Parts: sequence; C-alpha cells; structure tokens
Amino acid sequence: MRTDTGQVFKLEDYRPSDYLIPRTSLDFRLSPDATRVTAVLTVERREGVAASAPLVLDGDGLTLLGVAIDGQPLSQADYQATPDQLTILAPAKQRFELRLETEIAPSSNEALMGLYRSNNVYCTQCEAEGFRRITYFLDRPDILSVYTVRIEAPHNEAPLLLSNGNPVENGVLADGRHYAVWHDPFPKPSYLFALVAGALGKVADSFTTMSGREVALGIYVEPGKERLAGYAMDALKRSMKWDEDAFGREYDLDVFNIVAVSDFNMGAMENKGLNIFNDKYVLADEETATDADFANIEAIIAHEYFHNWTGNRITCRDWFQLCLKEGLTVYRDHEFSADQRSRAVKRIAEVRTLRAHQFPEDQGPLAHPVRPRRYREINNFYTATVYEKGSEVVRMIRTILGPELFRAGMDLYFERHDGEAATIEDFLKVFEDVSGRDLAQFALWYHQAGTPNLTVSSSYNAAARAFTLEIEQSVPPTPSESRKRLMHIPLAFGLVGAGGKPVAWETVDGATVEDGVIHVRKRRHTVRFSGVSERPSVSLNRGFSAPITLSAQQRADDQFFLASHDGDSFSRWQAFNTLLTDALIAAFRHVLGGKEPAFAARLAELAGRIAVDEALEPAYRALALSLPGEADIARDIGKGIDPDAIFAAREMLARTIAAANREVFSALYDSLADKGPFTPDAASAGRRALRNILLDYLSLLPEGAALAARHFNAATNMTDRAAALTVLAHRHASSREAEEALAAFEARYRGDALVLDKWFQIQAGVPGRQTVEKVRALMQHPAFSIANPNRVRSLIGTFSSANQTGFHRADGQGYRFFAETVLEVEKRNPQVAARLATAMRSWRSLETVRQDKARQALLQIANAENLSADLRDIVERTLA
Ligand code: 0A1
Ligand code: ZN
Repeated sequence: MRTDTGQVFKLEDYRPSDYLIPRTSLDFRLSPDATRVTAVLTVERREGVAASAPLVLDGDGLTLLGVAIDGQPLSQADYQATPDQLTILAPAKQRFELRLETEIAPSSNEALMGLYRSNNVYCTQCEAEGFRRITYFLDRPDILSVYTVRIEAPHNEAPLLLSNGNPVENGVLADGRHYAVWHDPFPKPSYLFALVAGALGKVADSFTTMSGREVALGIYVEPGKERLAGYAMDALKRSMKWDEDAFGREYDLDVFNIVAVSDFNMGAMENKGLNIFNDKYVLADEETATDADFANIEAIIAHEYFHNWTGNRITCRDWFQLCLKEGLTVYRDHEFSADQRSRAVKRIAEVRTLRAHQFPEDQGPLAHPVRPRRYREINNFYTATVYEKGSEVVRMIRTILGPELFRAGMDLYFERHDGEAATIEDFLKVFEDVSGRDLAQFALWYHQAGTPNLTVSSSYNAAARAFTLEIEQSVPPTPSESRKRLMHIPLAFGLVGAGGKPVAWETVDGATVEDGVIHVRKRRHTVRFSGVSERPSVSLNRGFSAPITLSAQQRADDQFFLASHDGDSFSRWQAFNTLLTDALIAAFRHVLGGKEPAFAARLAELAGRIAVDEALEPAYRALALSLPGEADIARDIGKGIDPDAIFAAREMLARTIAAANREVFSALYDSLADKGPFTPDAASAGRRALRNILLDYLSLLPEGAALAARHFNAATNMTDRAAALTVLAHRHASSREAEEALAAFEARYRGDALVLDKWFQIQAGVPGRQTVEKVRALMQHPAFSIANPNRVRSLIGTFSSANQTGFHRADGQGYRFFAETVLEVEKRNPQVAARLATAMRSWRSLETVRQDKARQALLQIANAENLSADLRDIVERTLA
C-alpha cells in the first residue's frame, strides 16, 4: 500500500517530460505469485534537453530484476532503483532501448490496481497510476506510445490471452504453454494498457462501420454466463452506430473486446480495444437484473465505447484535465441514452443524480472545480463534479452555441487534436473558433468550485403590459476559494399563460436573451419584457439548462399552475418536485414542533391527477410521484439536520398522499399488471416503475404488508421482486411477510453473488437504529467478502451513504462501525476505502450531537497508523 508522502501536485507545475517513449514492447510470463515482466522501451530525449538529464521512471512497489540499455546491462553506478522509482542517471544517448525486468505477484494484489487476479482470471487496471505497479515507466497521460504485447501462460490455466489492439500472432510452446502477441497501432498513454488472461466464455458478434469495415466484437464472461451478455452486446452495437450518426465517429481497430470481471474498483474501464468491466455492468436477464440495471449497462457500455474518441484518440495532457475525457464522455452517454429512451425522463433522472451526488460534494468540504488545480491523490478525483458537473458544462456549451455550432466545434476538436494529449483550454478554443464567441467568462465553470445560486423575483404591470424579472447571482465560498467571480449562466426560461400557452413579448432589455435563454453574466439583471398581454407564470431553468440552485420567490399558486401546465416537461416535473420539497420541509419543521404544513392536501390531490394523466409517460409519472429522498431533503434544509425528523416528515407526507388516493392508486396499480412476456425496453420499464411506486404508497395503508407480499410472490422479474422486497423490508421491517420474503430471496439466489448484493443492499437500507447491528451480522454471511468491492459497496456503502436514520444514529454507533470498517477495508483496498469515507462529507450540516460523534469517528480514522494516501486525503479534507 502506498502511504501518504504529503506531496501536493499542482496544475501550474506541469512541464513536458524530458524523455519520450515512442514504442513499448512488453512480454509477460504469467504466474499467480511470480509474473515476469520484460519491458523494452524505445526512449528518446526531447529536443533541447541536456544530455545529462536523468531519466526518472515511476514505479509502485516494484522489484527490479534487470536493467540494460541497448543490450548492455547497467552497472550499479548508472542507476538508482527503489520500489517507487527508477532513475537512469545520465543515459547520454539521444535515443536508446531500455530493457527492464520486473517481477510481480498478481495473486496478492488486493488493491486491484496494476495486474491482479479476479476469480482466477488475470486482469489489469491502470488508470490512473496502476501501470507503474507492472513496470517502471513514464506513467503520465502525455506519454503516448505504440504497444506490442506478448503474453505467455500455461494453456490450461489461461486459454485466453488478450491485450489492446489487434491480434498478430499466437502459438503453442513446450510444456503445455502457449502465447499470443497483440499490437496496438494507436499511440496511447500507459493508463489505457490492458491485459486479460484466463478461462472465459465468449459471446461473439460483428459490426460493420460506416466506411464498410468489419469489426469483430467479443464479450468475455465467466464460463456458463454467456447468455447473460446478450443485452450488453446489443447495447454495444447500438453505441457504435450512434457515435457514427451523432458525432461522425467510426471505430478504428479490427476487434473490440469487453471482459467482465468480478473484482473491480469502479464501473468499467475504457482500455483501447479491450474494455474491462465490473461484471455488474455486463450480466443481465429479467430473472437477475432490474430495469435500472439494464439502463446502467446500456449507459456504461456506451460510455466506455465513446471513450475511444473522447479519451483514447484524444487523451488528457495531465490528470488535472480529467474532465476533458470524463465530462465530455458522460455528456455523450447521456445523449445516447436520451435518444434510446425518453429524453424527458432521462433528463429528470440525470438531474436527480446530479443533485443527489454532485450538489452535496460542491456544498461540502470536498468541493473542487470541474478542473481541479491541486491534488494529493488523483484516485479521489473520479468524482461527481468531474463526471456529472463536467457533463453539464459541455451541455451548456451546446446550449450557448446551438446544435450546429456545437457539432462543428466537436468536429474541429477531433480534427485538430486527434492523437494528442489535450487540455480544457484546447477544448474551449475549438468552440470559440467555430462560433467567434468569447468563452472566457464561461470557462469559470471549469475553474471555480461551488454551485451558483440565482435569486429570481418577478412582477407584472398590467397597465404598462410589462413583465420584469429581477435576477441576482451568487457563488458560495468553497474550500480555499473564498472569493468568487461572476459566472456566465445560460438560464432557459418560458413565460406561461392561461391553459399553458406561451406568452409573447415585443421587446426585452436588461440582459441578452436568445432562443429562450437569458444569459446571466452580471451580479444583477433587471430583465424587462414589454408588450406582455397577461400576467404569466415564469418557468425557470427549463431543461435544467444550468447546474445551479434557484431561490425563486414564486407563489405556491404559480408552482401548482406550472406543475399542471408547463409546456417544458422537465420544468413541469420540477414545479411539482419543488412543491413536494416545500411540503416536506414544512413537515420537518412540524415534527420539530412547528405549525401544521399548509398545502399537503392540495398536493396529494395533484399527485392523484398526475398518476392517472394518460398524456404523461408512465416513467415520467413514476418519477414525479417518487418523493425527494431523505438526503435531498437534508440538503435543501441545509443545517441542523436531524435525520429522524426528516424520516418522520417524509413518512407523514407519503401517508397523506397514499390515503387521499387510495382508490385511484389501487385501480391504476391493478391495471398496470404485466401482461405479455418481459422486455427491458424503456416503455415497459416505465410501466413497472409506475406500478412499483404505487405499491410503495399502497403499502403504507392497512393490509400493506400483505399486498407487498403478494407482489413479491407474483413477481416474474427482478424489478418487481426487488421493489416488493424493498417495500417489505423498509416499511414492514419486523413483519412475518418481510422475514419470509428475505429468506425466500436468499434461498433462490444462493450462489449468485451479484443478486445477493441486492439482498445486502436492501437490508443495509432498512431505516432505523437497529440496522447497524444487522449490517455487522451480515458481514459474517458466507456470501460477503470484505475483499470484493461490489460486496463492500452493497453492504457498507449502502448503509453509510443511503441509510440516513441507520447510519446517523444519534448515539454515534453507526459512525463507530463505519470508522472500524473503513480501516479494515483500507488494509486491502485503499481506493475503495477512500470512496466509502466520502459518506461523511456532509457531517457539518448535522445537528450538534451527531456532528460531534461524526467528528470523533473521522478523527479515529485520521489517527490510524500508516494511513494510505487515498484515505488520508479524504479524511483530512473532510475534517479541514
Ligand atoms: N475511466 C473510467 C473510470 C475508472 C477510473 C479509475 C479506475 O480504476 C480504479 C477504473 C475506472 C471510466 O470513466 O469509466
Ligand atoms: Zn469515463
């Protein structure tokens, strides 16, 4: 484990490397405990660099067995080697071949970075800095090299030998051994290197590209699970086609392979021509996967595939530019899913995710700009800010430029920077060049952390036929950025009149208004619309055109009106959601002794109307009816959080809505029962989602447990089964029905680790103080393993980041358990431990008793000995 060196990496310190490595040839003799790696690197000193400049290569825990230049072994005086660095003191030649031999032990690699074993399969993870755990290298993304890889292993242990690029040779050797050689003609950074070897089952298909080239597609899974890879394969082919249609991007190698492994730190990895996936995002059928799983698989398959152009062909100059590939690729996968499914529903889901994950990050101690300027551990910057806010920034560029200029800018980006390691400045420049616009102020979205807020109020003067918006922007301070500059915020809006019709105006002044977008650039704008014939309701931030918070002084009547009539489906959902949030906050205050909430009954009535509104897609109705989560409510309240009171408030509103709509919900629930055979398409999934949210409400009424038990027993797919189990376990925790269903689920899926993850997850999410004990007990379950990231995330991750009342138990037992467990996970896997630890990022918004207990738990982690760089970075920033 790499312990903390305290080193801070700074953007302004970037300088190009003195040496380049145009060619890399690797030879692997695979063995679980002693894999021999021979690297032959063609090294070139860059023009203008002194001949005396040392060549300093990165390593991480390596054992060097041999080093030679142009065939001559080096003497001790020529180099210095530590596990973490190899320095060739003065290579003297301008161009030479450096041969390195290292030995590594994949089977004891539990950090899952570099070369490791998962279920007896050899696999690699090199982003961000895992390649240096394989051999010494200039392990930085601006060193692009052409790789040739030879892999050798016993045939019975590893019949399959894969690496990046195209296969060029393979053969049989003595003693039952065999080998394969792969060549990747596209220069790439080391983080995109990959190797897989083992016994795997294959699903094969092919894709003909827009220029008529045939690409062989392969998805490799655990033998026997091939039939679970069909959906992923279909998603891959749709992704390849979509990138041609939407962005003109064609695939460039003869083969494209995906391998699913069971032990993986993240979702998946875009290694050139050889994507490696967490098997959770490949394997699916109706019996084992929910509709959400299907949607995730589609999105992640697409995401990794799209990286081939945004990430691989054009990569990042340094890790500060991570959003260059990630924000852009998330934007692309969002657009893909929107085209494959319902755009309106997809947008709402994206915004909910952004608010649930990115907003709290941006509003807490871990806030950082989309393009950070500092890091201690880059692994900790694969964040919602870099990914999701990064995607929103790209979306805003499109909003500002319009679709044609945006596409022209993307075309120019691919043309200008193909084969390069680029920066955010390069990216912005192409859009400036195609549009002639100045994006300097807009660029602050990349440079400045924090969620901007707009306060908006409106007034209408009937006599003057004038409608006025007063808009004021502010950007809250974030760690190490107390003073903020004013941003360019593209605020899409609409004026909505009687019956939902758009209200026209004659002239507008006070801000640039183009194509339904107000360009907010100053602190205050008074935007005057003249020639307005009726008092409109104003629909703001339509389509969530900017990732901001809005404090709009809107009357409840306007919100109710927009929730029924806004022509923009996102804003219509938003209006209803705002009403729900306001009602929940009022209920929270009521639980703490405040007055009775005002408009719950009116809201319940509207919920009933939305539920049966045939003009709305079922998936949309399901999203509208699902109440803001406890964490969402906490975020909107802001401080002094008492999770028990929030829980009670949410229950109260849910019961009011359920009781008011009993007949309507029941009838609709019955009418939505599945008829034909299962299909995972968005429309069918939407009907299931609506029916399952109705179940959630109905389960709060008398006979609710019996209804949920019937739903569970009648379920013919995992979506319905998991939904019913969740309702039983969360709403009727100690009922016989819940106990029986949990036992039945466990028995049915014994031996299927991915499905049992759902069982862990559901139980870790059970509200209430007793859950911490249950989670402790489940850690002893035979299906649990602290070494497997999916198990850890399902049980410990769900408990700490999705169970507000359980984790934030007032006596601090949740935090105590958490501190112990994070340290336990860290011994094996610092990256997973660090990510778990981010569950504490909002601790300062808790009420004081819990705050104090949370701080103690954080200190317990901070004071542990030999803390990894990953965990120390998170914990210290969280405490700062
Ligand atoms: N580039 C991947 C994310 C990723 C990052 C780090 C990893 O190693 C631990 C793995 C994957 C993506 O965006 O999908
Ligand atoms: Zn990515």
